[in-house]
Amino acid sequence: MQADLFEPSGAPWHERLSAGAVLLHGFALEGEEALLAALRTVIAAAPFRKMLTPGGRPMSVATTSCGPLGWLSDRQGYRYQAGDPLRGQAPWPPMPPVLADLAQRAAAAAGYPGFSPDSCLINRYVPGAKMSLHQDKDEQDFSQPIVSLSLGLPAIFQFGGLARSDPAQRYPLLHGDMLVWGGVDRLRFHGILPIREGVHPRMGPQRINLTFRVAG
Ligand code: MD3
Ligand code: FE
Repeated sequence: MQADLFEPSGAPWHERLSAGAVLLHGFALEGEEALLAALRTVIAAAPFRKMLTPGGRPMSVATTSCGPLGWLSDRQGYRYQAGDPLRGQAPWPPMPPVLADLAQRAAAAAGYPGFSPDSCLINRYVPGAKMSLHQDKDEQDFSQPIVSLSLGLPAIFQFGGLARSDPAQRYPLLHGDMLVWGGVDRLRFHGILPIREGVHPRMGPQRINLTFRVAG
């Protein structure tokens, strides 16, 4: 599909990347204010922190979570957990309905109706932060898709194959873009190249990415 030349932002339009992956350009721009307010509420309750990799090095992204299960990384490995270790194992903040609804609508638009996430992982990138090629395989059920929402500074994501050595395609992800991937693409290697210096008019000098998952 091609963007409408007379639609100021060129959004929204849907780009199929692969059999199971769809990039929904600008999907989150409508209702942006409500979603940013919800995001602020979550971050105020469960602040960003830098997790350690299993090897003991701090990740370049800072993370937090909302919903019944939060994602953790430490010397013991990667896992989902109901309690936040930074706050004495208190439950993660609830997933705001405006975010859960947005994820469900994006999944449906990409061909995955009935998506009901129990986890939302929130990654914050400052310029220079990156995420190396990896697979998302800490979830129980790979038949469930993952939905991501990009906010703030642009990123270039790498869309690889099922083997780490497979060539990766590169796509820009902009503020308000949503990406849905499932089916045959669920276990593809993927990553984010180092974020370039910049200041986003709405989000400041950072990129925030939310990934909605059925983890448990
Ligand atoms: C999955 N986050 O949290 S999401 C992660 O932008 C993660 O913070 C990245 O990878 C971020 O685990 C990327 C978007 C994405 C893009 C392409 C994929 C996820 C993908 C291709 C296959 C599988
Ligand atoms: Fe990932």
